[in-house]
Amino acid sequence: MKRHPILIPASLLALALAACGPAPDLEEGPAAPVAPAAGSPAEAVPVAGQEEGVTVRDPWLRQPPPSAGVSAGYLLIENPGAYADRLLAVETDAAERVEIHEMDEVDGLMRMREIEGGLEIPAGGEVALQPGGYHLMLMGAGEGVVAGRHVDAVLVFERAGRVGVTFEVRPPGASAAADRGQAHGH
Ligand SMILES: [Cu+2]
Repeated sequence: MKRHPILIPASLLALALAACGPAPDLEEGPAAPVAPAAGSPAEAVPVAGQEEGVTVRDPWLRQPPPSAGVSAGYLLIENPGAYADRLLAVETDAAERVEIHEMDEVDGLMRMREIEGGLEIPAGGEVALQPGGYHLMLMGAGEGVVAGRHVDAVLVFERAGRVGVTFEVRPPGASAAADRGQAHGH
């Protein structure tokens, strides 16, 4: 079955967007995939002994606004390996379903939609899921998604397979920049 843009009633979209956080702030920089940090990934060839798999940093969820039931999830995915990978799905008992979303601007309005075919994590690079950019959308988030709690999930990658992750739930107003410091406290 072909994927199609999600049609969401305006009232629900407003709530969902609230869950996604404020419109991107110039101070937070570009929301696009982060370019590979070093080296020449275009010339990347498999190197014996090079680390495989993916690494996840600073996974967190934003507590949904009251009665919204939609939470946004953020994390940094690093792929030190020599092959591109792809985040295909996210599984958790804490929500009815998890979608992988991207934001784009249409007529001056930020709109989000599900990424078709999963989110590519380039070889030797990383992708940030952060407010205003790529994010996870937990539809039907349960009562366990409350600030201060932790939510277990499994990220399903095309190459790396199933990767367990524990999201820290932060208050509805939490933003990426403000949380950098405390993110490394555990
Ligand atoms: Cu979304």
